[in-house]
Amino acid sequence: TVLAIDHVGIAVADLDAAIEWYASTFGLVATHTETNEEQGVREAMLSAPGDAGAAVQLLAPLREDSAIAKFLHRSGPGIQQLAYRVADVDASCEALRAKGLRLLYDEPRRGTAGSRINFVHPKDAGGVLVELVEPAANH
Ligand code: MC0
Repeated sequence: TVLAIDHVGIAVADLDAAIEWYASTFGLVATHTETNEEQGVREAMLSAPGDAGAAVQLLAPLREDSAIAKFLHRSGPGIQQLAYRVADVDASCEALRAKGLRLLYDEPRRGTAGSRINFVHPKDAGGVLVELVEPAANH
């Protein structure tokens, strides 16, 4: 069961330039930045001041062979993923596998701020790369 929309992920070429652009254009504030070597990204979570709702996640590639570099080459900058917050990512993955959807990883991997994440293949989710996020606080 999905608890909330956690974030919308946007692929960008230059993280610092994008953080500045979102601040000066829309007034969104970066609340967290992080490098995730395994995922090949530098990322930032942005929110409207005072809003605890869904975040905008900016994703910039660390390496040419990363998922974000490939996305940028194919599609250019833009929305790369939609992330749903779940209470138990293992149970959510099992439920989706039982419905015939392909999960990208056999076991959840580490996401933002120590969360546990997995992804539904975009071809099994209406053309959308869906991320499932179990926040770290649950563990
Ligand atoms: C590829 N496709 C997409 C897509 N990426 N469709 C929608 N949204 C996307 N982001 C489409 C392609 O256009 C293609 O369609 C088909 O999927 C298969 O493409 P492929 O060439 O076989 O696959 P790749 O090599 O492009 O890989 C796609 C895949 C990859 C989703 C498997 O990006 C991946 O492993 N993603 C999961 C990890 C990730 O995204 N990490 C970065 C965020 P056609 O019709 O041409 O066949 S890290 C993160 O998010 C963490 C930090 C967090 O939030 O906690």
